[in-house]
Amino acid sequence: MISVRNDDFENLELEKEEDGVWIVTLNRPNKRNALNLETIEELVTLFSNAPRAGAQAIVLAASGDHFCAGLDLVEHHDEDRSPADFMHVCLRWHEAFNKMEYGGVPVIAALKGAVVGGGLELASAAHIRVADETTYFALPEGQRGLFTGGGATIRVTDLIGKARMIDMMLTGRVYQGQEAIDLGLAQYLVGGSSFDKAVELARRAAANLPLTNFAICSAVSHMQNMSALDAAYAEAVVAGVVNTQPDARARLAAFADKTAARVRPNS
Ligand code: 1HE
Repeated sequence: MISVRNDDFENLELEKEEDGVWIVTLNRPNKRNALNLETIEELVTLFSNAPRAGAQAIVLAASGDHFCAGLDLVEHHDEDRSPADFMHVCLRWHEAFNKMEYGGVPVIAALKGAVVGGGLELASAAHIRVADETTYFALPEGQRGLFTGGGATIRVTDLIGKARMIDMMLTGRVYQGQEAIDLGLAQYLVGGSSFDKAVELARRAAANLPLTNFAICSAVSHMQNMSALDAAYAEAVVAGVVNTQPDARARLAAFADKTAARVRPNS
């Protein structure tokens, strides 16, 4: 098993719970968790290793009042990057966020405060987003003289559609509360702590079989990139492997002998 050590990281905190739930916390609160290159490299390391290091589900949380302020604008200003330099920076962002989305381990983002620019790009690579009453979403790139570089053109448009994403970038429009949920920017809005809800959801996901979660949190995203014909073929292959896994037999037996919980409407 590959181990991911806490002391590998300057800008992330990692806590491993007994049930395989990992809590990963963005830890630059003084900079509103802005994503400098070092943080991106730490996310690459963490999300590359987590699937084979025993993570069953990951809560992506943040210290301080804000989830993430996006690209570290001060670093970007100081570095005075060339087009090629910044292209390579963006490729590292894509590496980190693709490892998250395609890695096969459920990632649940616990959002609060600003989820803006690259912070929204990061959040949109998670499989589940939980917002609280302080959470707000924006793409201030337009106002900063910038453009998205961490996958928003793909993932944010997937969540809310092209017209809304373009409006957010052109006008700086901010979404929050129930409207943000209705649009699909997050799936849960809680009155209390988004972190507590995210942990609850992570524990529930971690109780699934790992191979099943791998398929849910990898195959679905891959299949979106395929033609319908190829996706149907890939789905059959994945289902062939997942739905015959030996570990599933006990769950199927429990259904057959009527000891397994039935699916019921919410009370
Ligand atoms: C930062 C950053 C940052 C804060 N880079 N240092 N993202 C943005 O355009 C959002 C920029 N940030 C903000 O609008 C605000 O900072 C917040 C709404 C997130 C928080 O406001 P507030 O009043 O709590 O904090 P603050 O006073 O603005 O900032 C506190 C410190 O965090 C301050 O540093 P200090 O050393 O002067 O104390 C800020 O400089 C620092 N800080 N945000 C660097 N983003 C791959 S392309 C992606 C393109 C983008 O992401 S563009 C969108 C960038």
